[in-house]
Amino acid sequence: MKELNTFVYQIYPKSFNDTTGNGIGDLVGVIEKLPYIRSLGFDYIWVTPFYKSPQVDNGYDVSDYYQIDPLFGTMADFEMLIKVAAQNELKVMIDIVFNHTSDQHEWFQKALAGDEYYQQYYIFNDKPTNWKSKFGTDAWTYVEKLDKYYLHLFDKSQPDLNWESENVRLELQKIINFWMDKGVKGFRFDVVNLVSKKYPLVDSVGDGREQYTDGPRIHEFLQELRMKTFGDKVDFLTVGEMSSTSIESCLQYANAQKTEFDSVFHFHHLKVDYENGDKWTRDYFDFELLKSLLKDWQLKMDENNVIDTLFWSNHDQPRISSRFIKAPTSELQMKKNKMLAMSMYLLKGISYIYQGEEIGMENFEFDNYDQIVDVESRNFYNLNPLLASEEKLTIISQKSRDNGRTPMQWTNDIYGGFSTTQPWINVNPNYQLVNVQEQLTDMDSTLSFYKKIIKLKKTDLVLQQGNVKFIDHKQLLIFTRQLNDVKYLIICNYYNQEVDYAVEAVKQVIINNETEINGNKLKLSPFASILIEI
Ligand code: TEU
Repeated sequence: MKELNTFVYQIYPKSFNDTTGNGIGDLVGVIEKLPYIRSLGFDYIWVTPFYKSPQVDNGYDVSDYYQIDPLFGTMADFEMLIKVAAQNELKVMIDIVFNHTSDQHEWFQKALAGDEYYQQYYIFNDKPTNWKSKFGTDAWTYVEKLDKYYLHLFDKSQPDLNWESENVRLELQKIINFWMDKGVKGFRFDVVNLVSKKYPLVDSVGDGREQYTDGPRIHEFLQELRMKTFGDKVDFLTVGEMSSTSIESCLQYANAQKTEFDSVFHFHHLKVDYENGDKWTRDYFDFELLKSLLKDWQLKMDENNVIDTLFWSNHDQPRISSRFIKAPTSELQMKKNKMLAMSMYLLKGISYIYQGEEIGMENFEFDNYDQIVDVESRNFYNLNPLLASEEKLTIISQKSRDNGRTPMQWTNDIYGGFSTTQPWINVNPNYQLVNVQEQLTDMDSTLSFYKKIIKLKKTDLVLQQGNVKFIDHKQLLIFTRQLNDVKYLIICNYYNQEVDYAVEAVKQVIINNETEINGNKLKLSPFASILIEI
């Protein structure tokens, strides 16, 4: 299965590389960095939305699916991106946001103006339900002129589309085909498991999610979408982003017959630092839960011949190098970065690495409300008046989506070489220590290690196809990969404490990040990791 050695590099264009000097990254900036991405060994880039948008949710509020937002460049730039990517042996995957549009989209504007045809494109109701949006506010907004409410599972500027309408579904198919004609080789579908709502729309005992997550017509909608667009196209990769989903649903979304998507993103393993399931909490990490989630998903997906996705970060997540147990020095931080890379990318599946992860970019320390750009984080701050401001800023410094959106740190020049002017969102002040330029020539850097892991996975069949088994341990994440009679053991120390561990035998040491080996006895130093053949 070729997919199992696929590596995708995720680009958030707004924060990647600014070539016009306006403080906002652009498509020409992406083109400029393609040789860098290829040199790390990637096959694909996934570019998050660059469509015309008022940017309330940084482009996930699309006002025209057929146009490039002038902030990012022109259609000619996009065509050039496809061309130069191919010259660099990279394929381009783009983001498709079909659960909702922007309220500035022509369809919604017409609906608001009273056009009944376009009112069917959205979900209008005389009465709201008690659901909460994913961004913490009510999920319905009243339109006085129509004396109706409309549903938005995200910001009020992101009205949900009505997939029950065949006209809507035809419009969406047309959009996909338009981008395929441009030479796109893959799609990532934004929150796509939320598009089939349960009717009638009724109140919920919780926040409403059971009324629209993995909904009644979801598989029918996705199968139709596939058939009318990418179908069985080879050399093509699709991934559906699944919000609050279940393994059972994902086994169907990414089924081996490939009638829906090739693969899915699921997020349970990243919620292990949510105390009592609440994202907006701090200083919490449930290692037992992380291990059991990695195990459950890897095993169930594999048993059913479903391809799993491997990822630690994206533009909605805090930086992985700042999560879990804190590393007190920059040396230990680097060691921890390598350990986390081994824990994830040596598992079985397609790997997605988010810009900046490869150099161990870290969270930003927010000490002032004005530094926050993200709509979800601002809502958290504003909707919790009883929490002290300092506490909220500490939580935001650990959990905000803005942490993943600070500009890419290319060099130790001002603004990290991202731009020549103050960027749209602050640069992490650690750019002088953590940047691509420094790490490219340092063979021990996080960047060099990512390169090494990618190269290894791409050439090693055991790491691609070998079955996965987990071994329980309190402080270590341990798993084996086995193909025929070749068996690897991977051990990762998640803690800032030394641990002893005895193995059956050590046939060959493939990667060793500071583990002392004495016969079959291993001594893992704090945050150490090791890959051996046993
Ligand atoms: O994200 C879906 C999503 O559920 C998260 O944003 C989630 O709400 C948040 O992490 C919870 O803490 C996708 C996009 O990736 C995101 O950027 C968009 O804001 C969102 O959909 C709406 O399009």
